[in-house]
Amino acid sequence: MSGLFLTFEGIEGVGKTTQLQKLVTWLSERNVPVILTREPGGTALGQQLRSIILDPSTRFHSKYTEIMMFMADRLEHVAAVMEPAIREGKVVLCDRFIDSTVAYQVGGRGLPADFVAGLHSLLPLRPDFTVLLDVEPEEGLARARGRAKLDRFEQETMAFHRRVRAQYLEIASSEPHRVTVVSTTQLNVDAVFDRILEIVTPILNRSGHSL
Ligand code: Z5A
Repeated sequence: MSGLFLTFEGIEGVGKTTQLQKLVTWLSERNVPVILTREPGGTALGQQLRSIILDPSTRFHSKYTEIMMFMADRLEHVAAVMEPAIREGKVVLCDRFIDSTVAYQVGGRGLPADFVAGLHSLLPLRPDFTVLLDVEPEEGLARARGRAKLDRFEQETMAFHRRVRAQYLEIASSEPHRVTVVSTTQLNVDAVFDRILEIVTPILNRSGHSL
């Protein structure tokens, strides 16, 4: 049985956290060794970086500071949490990973794609499979804004969120073998989860985690 690295991506409020919690419960009930983690914030250092990055009062003076914080979070996370878990044969479920950086920092903020690709070349692993949950930004943000106070990203303009979504869809069309898009528009949580199970069950079976 080999380790497996699955990421969930999408704009805010699309339902990643909700679906990942359902999936980790579903896998644990079937005795699949699994961990659920997230970026930013998958390590103790990452938690500190997360609170700075998301704080609405944070102001970065260089356009590169934000991405360097996401990368520091990711490098620590991969080395301390993900690589060991995958080596132990676990299924690693991660809420956001490199596609978030391409979507938000390239698509949203306009950083050069080759610069971001260069940073990602420092990483020793890539996701085996990615579920891209999709929804119109208006619907996703309405869900996210139903909660507590808005973080630094949720305060961005609708045009920013549209660029992020477009970049995500471009990643999916350029890597169809790795990335599958699941529309959540006007689908309830259970209907989305059924679709996710249809997609990930064969992948888990192929990696030796029979279900
Ligand atoms: N970011 C970046 O710029 N670059 C990077 O490299 C990385 C991240 C790694 C992280 O914040 C921010 O960092 C993020 C991108 C940026 N931007 N923002 N904001 P985060 O981790 O806190 O943000 P998030 O991942 O977007 O979390 P979220 O807002 O909680 O979204 P979600 O996890 O996709 O949604 P959810 O919590 O599961 O659901 C949101 C609400 O919708 C909740 O009340 C649910 O009950 C409800 N929900 C869920 N599914 C449905 C359906 N199907 N129908 C109706 N309602 C639903």
